[in-house]
Amino acid sequence: NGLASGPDLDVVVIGAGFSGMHALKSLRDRLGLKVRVYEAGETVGGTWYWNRYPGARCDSDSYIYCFTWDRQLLQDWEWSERYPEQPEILRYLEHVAKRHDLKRDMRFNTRVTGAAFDEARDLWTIRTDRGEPVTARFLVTAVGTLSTRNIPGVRGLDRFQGRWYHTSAFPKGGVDFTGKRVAVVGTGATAVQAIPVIAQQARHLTVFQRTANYCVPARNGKVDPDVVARRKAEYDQIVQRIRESPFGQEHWPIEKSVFDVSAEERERIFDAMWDKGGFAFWIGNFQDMLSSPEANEVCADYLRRRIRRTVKDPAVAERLIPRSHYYGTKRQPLDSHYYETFNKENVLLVDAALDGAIEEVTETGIRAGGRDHPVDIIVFATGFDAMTGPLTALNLRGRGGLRLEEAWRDGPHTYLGIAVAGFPNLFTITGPQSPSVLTNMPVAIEQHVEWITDCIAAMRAQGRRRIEAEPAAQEDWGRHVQETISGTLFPTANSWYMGANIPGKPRTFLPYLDPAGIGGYRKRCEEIAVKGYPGFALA
Ligand code: NA7
Repeated sequence: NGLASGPDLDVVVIGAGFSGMHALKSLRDRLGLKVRVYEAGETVGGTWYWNRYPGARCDSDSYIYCFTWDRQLLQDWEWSERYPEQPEILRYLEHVAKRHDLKRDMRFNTRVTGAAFDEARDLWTIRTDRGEPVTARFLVTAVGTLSTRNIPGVRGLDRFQGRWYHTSAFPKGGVDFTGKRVAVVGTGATAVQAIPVIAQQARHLTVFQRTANYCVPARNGKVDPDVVARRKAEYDQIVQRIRESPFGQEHWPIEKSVFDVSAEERERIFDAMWDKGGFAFWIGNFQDMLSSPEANEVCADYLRRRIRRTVKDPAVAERLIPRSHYYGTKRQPLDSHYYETFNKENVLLVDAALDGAIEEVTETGIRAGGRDHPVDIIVFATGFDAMTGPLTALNLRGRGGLRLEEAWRDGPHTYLGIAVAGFPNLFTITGPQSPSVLTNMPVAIEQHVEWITDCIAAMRAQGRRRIEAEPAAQEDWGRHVQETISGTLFPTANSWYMGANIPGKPRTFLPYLDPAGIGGYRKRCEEIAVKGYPGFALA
């Protein structure tokens, strides 16, 4: 009868981006589970559905920024460029959804408004903004790490007579900047992509910079067909390499100090990385770059010289040179004519430190440093409440009604970044304290999905109904996450990695930097599975 019956579903997955799509595929088609995905957007894509700002593209090479579990598709799919634009990635994800018949188990335009764990029945009750609640044995969050947008509480925004947008909420048909005076607020990875494109269209562009960033060239373009063919021929090895790599990319740090080589040789190495483009300079650099201030300074000096060489007006160049953080301690923005854009007549840089910070939005523009900048459109490229924001927004209640936002008041507490004490049968794909944002995301996602699938398979084989991280294991993990970072320069930066971009957010390192990379983290997680899940209580 109804009362004694099991849950409606085996698994509810929240989100239909890369994570949710793979989770559905794996849990449904590998384990034969009854899975349903809820997605707030109107189709698949996640990040690639929402982020439609001009110039939006991925910063990882396309040949590895994709699903590796569909080996045939790796052979068949043709990317048009080294880093494809948002519409192309979305087309790819739509294609995958169709190819694997994913949409039949997805409910779109449906936002999860809360979920509570029922201790008596070992299941989650999930509420949405549409229809009746459903129950599921397991709840898998696939909500992304950069999906809760940060719109600064600038005074006066409500009276602005023009239009304003956050980069992750652009209208579907795009925005026509032709003939308009535009402001971009922010100079992170998103702004660095958007600014050159907007500057080409707009009559005038004013960029409001709070903190300058070190950018390196993306070097986007068509990929040599011979390179494409070679990669396709060795995809198995490539997949193996990125799975075992430090950052899910084909970049490995130089196993030397910056000071182990002569100044001339160093310059040659820097030039080579600069010419290669992408993340080479960031994660393929000398191994002490992110731990030694002196080594870091040598790398930063090279980048400063590059900025001064590119930007014609020395006063503008000085504004574009970072002063307050070590190179590499913030997410590396990739530059496609970013610095050159500031040589254009129609582009003005307003730097918070030297020209004055944004004071307020007026009816007609932005006032900063006592000066009015009239604009028709404001684009907020102001980032996200990273990693924890998307999870604490879900209104999750664990055992005894414990609220996640309460449990994480002083920062996230997790075991392996995938489970939370007090929240049984909850798995967080790319959760805080996992490598996720420090890696090529699909690699991190696939590792989590595979681990979760194996875990649920093992539980079913043993007739288990409940798994929960033990508080002691969680504490050890939290300590380990902070210890591994303490020897690096990361904690010194006011970055979103540190939660420093959101007023009032606890300052703590949000991802996990495994000393042995994503490959090391994968091994660590596999070992725990093989040993029968130490650190988890199973019932
Ligand atoms: P980021 O990297 O968080 O950048 C946001 C930018 O907006 C950054 O320059 C911030 O300055 C600036 N910002 C944030 N709040 C304000 C306020 N209140 N006033 C002025 N300026 C502000 O977000 P992105 O979207 O560029 O990139 C996010 C990730 O998406 C990226 O790292 C990739 O992984 C993909 P700050 O540096 O904090 O002083």
